Amino acid sequence: NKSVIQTDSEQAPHRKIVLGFSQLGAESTWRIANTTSIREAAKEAGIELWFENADQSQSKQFEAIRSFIKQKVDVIAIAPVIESGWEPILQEIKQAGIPLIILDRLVNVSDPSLYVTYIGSDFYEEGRKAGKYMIDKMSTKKDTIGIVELVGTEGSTPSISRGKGFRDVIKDRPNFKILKSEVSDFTFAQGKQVMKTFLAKMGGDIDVLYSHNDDMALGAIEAIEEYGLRPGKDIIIISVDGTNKAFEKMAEGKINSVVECNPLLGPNLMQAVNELIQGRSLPKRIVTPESVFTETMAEVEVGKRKY
Ligand code: GYE
Repeated sequence: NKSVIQTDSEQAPHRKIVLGFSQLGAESTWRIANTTSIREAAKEAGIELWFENADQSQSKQFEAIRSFIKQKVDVIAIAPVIESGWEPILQEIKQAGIPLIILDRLVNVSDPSLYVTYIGSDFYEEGRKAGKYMIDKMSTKKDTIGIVELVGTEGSTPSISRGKGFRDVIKDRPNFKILKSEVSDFTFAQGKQVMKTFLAKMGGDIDVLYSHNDDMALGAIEAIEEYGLRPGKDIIIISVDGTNKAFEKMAEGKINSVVECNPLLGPNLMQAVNELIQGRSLPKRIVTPESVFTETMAEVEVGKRKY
């Protein structure tokens, strides 16, 4: 049988590229769509995907990465749960000579050569878009505008930057006041719970809810309705992601605006992996193009969403 005496060079082109991917969790609709996109794109590209879900735990991500190193995968990709604490493990990856792609959220490291490229959205811009929409929407209201903010995962890039972009846009407008801002982990359950406490403490003073993602906004809508106020009318709601579920609520007038954040990063990731393996150089930053949607266009857009 000839195949037994195949040399390495004959065999090499037939071996599939192995990509070890450390996904941070399954907290939201965005995340589920992101995982599906990566699985499907890997299949399509003929790349063997080793997938590990870390359930929001950075140390679980470290474990997954160490097992990828041990098993000598060709490329590692990480969607990091928080920004800090990555330098040592990234050094381990570098020492093993395995190229690294950062996906979705960023890592805060002093040496950017520790990863090849970062594929993801411009979260700072998303925060600015949310702030700008709010200023526009509230332009006829001259007195104080009370804002509450549902923050995603503490220390994660989208939470840090969505918070900062939003604040930068309103910083010279003293009538826009953030009454309360609280971490709600990007989940429906926490969004609802935290919104309940906001309402109990300052119900009538809340004019605007800025939610760092759709799941928390959807939870908050339930809390607002249970409290006896009308989401989208008594309280203006601005969210981020652009999931189908949020578009449905926007078509009902219960969410006023959604800033898009595209989770379908699979094809971009697989393209980057292939280019890397072919020895091509990649840009340090690959940004996903995104829009803003408002109630007026919700009905046309709903159902067209891919996530
Ligand atoms: O907005 C949120 C998810 O990192 C961009 O994480 C992602 C965020 C997304 O849980 O829904």
